[in-house]
Order: sequence, then C-alpha cells, then structure tokens
Amino acid sequence: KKTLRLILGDQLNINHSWFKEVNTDVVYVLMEVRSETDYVWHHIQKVAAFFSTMRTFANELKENKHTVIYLKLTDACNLQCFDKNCDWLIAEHAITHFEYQLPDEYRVDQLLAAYSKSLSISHATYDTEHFLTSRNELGAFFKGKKVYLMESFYRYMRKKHGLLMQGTEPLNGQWNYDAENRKKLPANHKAVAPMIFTNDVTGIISELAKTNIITIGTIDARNFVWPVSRRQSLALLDFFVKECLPLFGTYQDAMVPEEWSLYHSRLSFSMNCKLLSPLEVVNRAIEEWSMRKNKIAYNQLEGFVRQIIGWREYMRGMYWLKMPDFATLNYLENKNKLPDWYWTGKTKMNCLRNAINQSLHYAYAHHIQRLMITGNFALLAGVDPAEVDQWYLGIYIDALEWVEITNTRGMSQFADGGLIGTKPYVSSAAYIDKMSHYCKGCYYDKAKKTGAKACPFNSLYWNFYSNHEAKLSKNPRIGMMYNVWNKMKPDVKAELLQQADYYLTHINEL
Ligand code: FAD
Ligand code: DLZ
Ligand code: SF4
Repeated sequence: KKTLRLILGDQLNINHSWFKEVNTDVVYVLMEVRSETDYVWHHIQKVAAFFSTMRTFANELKENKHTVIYLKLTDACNLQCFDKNCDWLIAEHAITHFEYQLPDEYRVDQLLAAYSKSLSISHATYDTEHFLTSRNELGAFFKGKKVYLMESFYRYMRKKHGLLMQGTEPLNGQWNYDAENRKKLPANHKAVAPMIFTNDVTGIISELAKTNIITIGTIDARNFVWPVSRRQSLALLDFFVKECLPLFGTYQDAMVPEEWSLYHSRLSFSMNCKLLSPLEVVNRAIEEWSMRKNKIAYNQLEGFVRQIIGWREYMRGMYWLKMPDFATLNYLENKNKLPDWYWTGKTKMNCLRNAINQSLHYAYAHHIQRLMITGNFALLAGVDPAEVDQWYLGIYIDALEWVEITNTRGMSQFADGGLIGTKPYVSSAAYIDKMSHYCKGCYYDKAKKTGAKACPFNSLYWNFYSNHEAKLSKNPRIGMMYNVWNKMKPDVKAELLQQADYYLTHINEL
C-alpha cells in the first residue's frame, strides 16, 4: 500500500500523529496553488507568510526523514489546484490510498470530500488535532437553544478543560473580569516595542512577480516581520507572555496612531496555520502568570484565555453550525459598495486612515481597529457584507474564512441578525475618542454632528438607527437608543439624516 497525504497551507502542525513515525510508503504533499492565491485579492504579506511557512514546514519534515513533495507556484508541472495535482501525483507515484486532514474552510472541505469520493482508490480523513473542540461540539452544546451566548460556551470550556478552575468553581470567584479591562492608553505611556522578525522572503516575492497574481499592501521582503516557523512562533509567544501579558487586558481596546500592536500577541497567524496549538498558548500564559503573580494581574490572564478557548473555538463552532447559509446572510439588506479608500487608505478620517494604512503596511490590525473602526464604518455606510468579507479575507495575515466570516459578517456587520453579536457594533465619534488618540489630529471635528467638517460617524450613526428601526427597535439591548432618537426634535433629526445622506453620496471623497 502506498499512501498520499495532503497537507494544506493551514495545517502545519508538526506534533500531529501523522508525523510520529517515518514510513517510506507514505508520501506527503504540500502545494502552492492558484486556487488558493486567487479566491480573493490577498495582501502580499499573507501570501509570502503562507508560502514561506509551508516551505519551512516541508523542510522540517524532510529533515525528520519523511518523504515530501513540495509544489511551488511556478513549477511547470503544477496544475494549480488540489484535486488536479493529487490526480497527477496518484498516477505518477502509483499511489493506492489517499488521506487528508479535515479542512477548516467549508469550500475546501466540500472540494476534498467530493474529490476523495470520486477516486477509485481508498481514502481516509483525519482530525487536525489542533482545536479544543470538534467541529460539531458547539452545535451539540447549544442544541435546542435559540441564543448562542459565547459566555455560556466559554464557561463550558473552562470546566471541560479544567482551565482557571478551583474544583467546579471559577478561579478567584468570577468567570469574567472584563469590567477591569479596556482602558485608553495614557498620553505619556510608551507601549512596548513589538518583537519582529527579519525573514528574507525575496525569493518568494520574485517568483510571485513572474505570475499575474493580484495582491494588495506592501512588504519589506528582506526583513519580513511575521514568524514563519514554529521556532519563531514560540519566540513570539515567549515575548508576549513576558512583555505584553501584564497589560494585555488593560489596553486591549486602546488605539493609538503609529502603534500597530500595543500589547496584543499577534499569534493569530501562528495559531491559524497550526504552528502553535491553542492549548499550549494558553498553558504558557497560565504558567507565566503563576510564576509572576505579583507582575501579572489575574484579569489580564483571564481575558487572554477567554479570547482563545472562548471566542476562537466559539467562532469555529458557529461556522460549522451555520455554513453554508452563513456566507449569504444579509439581515440588514445592505447593498452599498465598499468605499474605494479601503484599498488605499486615502481618507481624511484619521481613525480610518490609520487603521487602513497600518493594515496595508503590516497585514494586521488589532481587534478593536477591525471591529470599531473599519467594521463600524462599513456597517454605518450600509456596505454589502459580501464586499466587507472580501476585504477582511484578503487584507489580514490571519484571515481564513472560518474565523474571518464569523467575525466580519457575524460579529461586525450584524448580517446574521444577532446570532453572534447580540447588538450591532456601531458607534459615533464619542466611543472612538474615548478609546483612541485618533480624533485629536483629525481633519473632522469629533464634537460636530452636522455642518462643515462634522465627523461622519456622528450623522451616519443616527442614520443607521433610523434606517433600521423596524428591525432593531425591539431589541432590548438597543431600545434605549430609540428613546434618545425619538426624543429629538424633527428638524434636528432631518438635519442629521440630510448630513448622513450627503456623506453617503460623497463617500469616496471622505
Ligand atoms: P490578541 O488580541 O492577542 O488575542 C489573542 C488571540 O485570541 C488571537 O490570536 C486569536 O486567536 C484569539 N481571538 C481574539 N479575538 C478573537 C475573535 N473575535 N475571534 C476569534 N479569535 C479571537 N481573527 C482571525 O484569526 N482571523 C481573521 O480573519 C479575523 N477577522 C476578523 C474580522 C473582524 C471584522 C473582527 C472584528 C475580528 C476578526 N478576527 C479575526 C478576530 C481578532 O480581531 C483577531 O483574532 C486578532 O486581532 C488577532 O490578533 P492577535 O493575535 O494580536 O490577538
Ligand atoms: C491562504 C493560502 C494561500 C494564499 N495559499 C495557499 C496555497 O497555495 N496552498 C495551500 O495549501 N494553502 C494556501 N493558503 C491557505 C489556504 O487557504 C488553506 O489551506 C485552505 O483554505 C484550507 O482551509
Ligand atoms: Fe475618526 Fe471622527 Fe475621530 Fe476623525 S473625528 S478620528 S473621523 S471618529
């Protein structure tokens, strides 16, 4: 029996049971393919990071004496999609059995399921051995329920895995310490400088230049900042727990011009392509906290653990519960186009200019920039969630559909009508000013709702509530806003809506 094992670009888990033994009858294959580079306009750094990490991983397998075939994008024999390449390899290497690990993306899952069914040889599938939950575990947990509260799922995960528990009770008495988090960065506070790498990816970039692949963003290919191996990912994890964890929760929602990562871990790429397991990340943070309790307050640790065993696993579970329908949900029936400047950063709005330019420069923005700057504006501007998804799926280094679409269409754009987020994440300038240092240097006036230089967020905010009154006013978490709106004088309301209308019709000039 001769086996072909396909490893996808986001399945780079060296601790997988596949690799425990060396077997000369097993051939591993990794492939750079146009079907994966072209499904959206990717950031050049995202493509470079995936290719570089895949190549490093293939070399590691070879060093461990496994038989590995690596297809580069520019190889003449490359047929540029998983199924055609596998067909060719099966014939070429007299393969009698085909195996793959369950893909995280619905699209690839469907493709490989249909492909293996069509084969005349036998096949088998394996778990990726990465997540703490199986695909359908969240579905079973919420079976028969109408609401899918992340917090209940998070508590179940804490109990099930005995993380931050004292017997059956949460450690220190409370499940969630968010109330102590989320402060603005003080004006004189200098955040820790991010740990960056200086990987040379010039080879990959010149190969990409030979193709007609469309990419976005910029790259310093001689000093590529993202980790491209397990060794570098572990170094970043170590840096995070030592330097960033002590203030992680406190400044989790803070936003500052020129500071692109603050106290965030930037481990999402390493985790999403499985260089690091979520459990080892969480355990390393717990270990550091238990060694330095005088330096790392418990709320910082609990917040971090919640993001990974709570939010991350929850999003994956929701994805498998609601796909494929989730990908077309558009509860608010938004149809507008994404403003052109999302692709260039050329806007006078300081918050958006910063968040977008930073994303084009680093293929990264932290959660609150994604949710409360770019996501917030797109929702207020009534942009079609399909366009918003394409942008998020392309621009971020960590973007894979299972975690991108649930965050974007779900949490950020309320296109699921409140399955994931219980209310739309929209705000006027007041919130942005409360959490960031963006408004001070802005062309627009954060305090003005109408007239020259009025901050667009202010009128668009009320326009949003006015537009969606039928759908939102009954939501108990939003009702309060309608009390305010309904108490406004008709001429004030009309002026706000007129201002919003002007901005919407001149959206590319903002
Ligand atoms: P940290 O702030 O250091 O958090 C630690 C880890 O917690 C992250 O690495 C991540 O694994 C996990 N985490 C935190 N929040 C979430 C969340 N809401 N959902 C899932 N995991 C979470 N995350 C992605 O990994 N890929 C995406 O494509 C993606 N798209 C997003 C789109 C929008 C509109 C929004 C609002 C959020 C998106 N997120 C996505 C979630 C989150 O913003 C990123 O995981 C986070 O910013 C990654 O940076 P970090 O590693 O520094 O995170
Ligand atoms: C993101 C990405 C890119 C840009 N290129 C590849 C590739 O050439 N080959 C590959 O196997 N994977 C790539 N990926 C990650 C894939 O999108 C991911 O492996 C699948 O979608 C499975 O979830
Ligand atoms: Fe953004 Fe408005 Fe503040 Fe300018 S004033 S930074 S547009 S919120």
